[in-house]
Amino acid sequence: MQIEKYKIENHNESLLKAHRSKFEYSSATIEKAESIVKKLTDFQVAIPSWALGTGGTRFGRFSGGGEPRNLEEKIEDIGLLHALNKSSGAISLHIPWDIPENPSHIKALAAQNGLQFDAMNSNTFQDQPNQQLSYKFGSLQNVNAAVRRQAIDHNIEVIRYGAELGSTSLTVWLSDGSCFPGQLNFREAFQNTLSGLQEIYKALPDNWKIFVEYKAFEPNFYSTTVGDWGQSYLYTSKLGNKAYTLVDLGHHLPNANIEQIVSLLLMEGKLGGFHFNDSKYGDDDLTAGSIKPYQLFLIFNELVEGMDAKGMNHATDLGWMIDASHNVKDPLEDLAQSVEAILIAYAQALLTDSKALRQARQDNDVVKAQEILQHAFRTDVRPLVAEARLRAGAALDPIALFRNEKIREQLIKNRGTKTVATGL
Ligand code: RM4
Ligand code: MN
Ligand code: MN
Repeated sequence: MQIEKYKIENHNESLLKAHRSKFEYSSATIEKAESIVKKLTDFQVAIPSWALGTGGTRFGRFSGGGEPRNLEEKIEDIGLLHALNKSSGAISLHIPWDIPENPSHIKALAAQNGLQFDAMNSNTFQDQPNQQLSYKFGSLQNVNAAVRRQAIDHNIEVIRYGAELGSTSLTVWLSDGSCFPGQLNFREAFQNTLSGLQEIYKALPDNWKIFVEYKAFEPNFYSTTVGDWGQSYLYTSKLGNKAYTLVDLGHHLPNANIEQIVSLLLMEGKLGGFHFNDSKYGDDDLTAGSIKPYQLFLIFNELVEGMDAKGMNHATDLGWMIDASHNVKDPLEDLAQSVEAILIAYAQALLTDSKALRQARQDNDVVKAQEILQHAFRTDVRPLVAEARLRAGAALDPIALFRNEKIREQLIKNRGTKTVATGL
């Protein structure tokens, strides 16, 4: 289904007066308001194809009804979200959950919905029906060369699908590792993984990047073969200049200083992309900004500062994607909340007074430095984010419109209550 333009316009009309007065106040009090609005309009966050259904845990999954039944319906859902916020103009596919059987049709459908194809994701962490060899003891790290071959071939196949759709990057997340001491030779696991990645790297088209995503634990609980940013950096620096590290916010040990990791990876030109989500304990995949919004802001602060230092384009030089999926919310409402939280953190980072911050650091004025950051974090930038949406033709309040138009109810009517989208 699609949401008609006039419905968005009527919705905006009803909220316009209140919005105008808030925006006027913001423009009068925030020096860079205009340039921030412009940057917000350009900033797009890709949506993963596996986040349109309710996520499960190992204990169960509670489908919400109206979940997309195939790739076409997933594209439709992201198209809807993008129509509501004009900030979700890309989709990231997971193979084999979402094989584009007819690439030109899928490409056309995405274009109709204003969507581009973001990074392709391979999957060697599950066994598929009819798969010859099992990944139970790992994929690229496996002691059996035939299993490694199968995993390499799968990744090359994913690149091929992506090339047909116009994607330009491959994200490799491996669940490889071990559950018990003694199970693996760490060095051999690393070497096997590296040579597998090298073969995959060779299959990348010229304009492609490969993102090596790390994760501290789960499903392996003793060691993980790409377990942290240092290990990912080792792989990517050995691979070459098309290889980058991908940071998923939920993939660190508790209390890790992610903003520092981001800053150093950027400094080394090895930060490739982001998976946004939030967590309290582990890879919880909760809505971005729902648990630790200050951390999200501090990360954006390093991103903006580090990208500016290198003259990078905020919107296009890194891959921005949500990677969240959980048990309880309507997935589309949840994604709308995540995108909003990301844009808020980005806008706050943009208004940080970097010159004053540099001076405070120079003076070792710790109090001042904290004041500067917290001033930015405590500034209400929601009117700027809403204004960017308004100018782009999106809804002033996407969730309110989604609810008023009873979009989920319509999706349930069209698709049924018992549909289950492919994914986790
Ligand atoms: C992993 C990791 C990957 C994602 C899968 C579904 O924990 O975050 O990026 O593709 O989950
Ligand atoms: Mn991820
Ligand atoms: Mn994850």
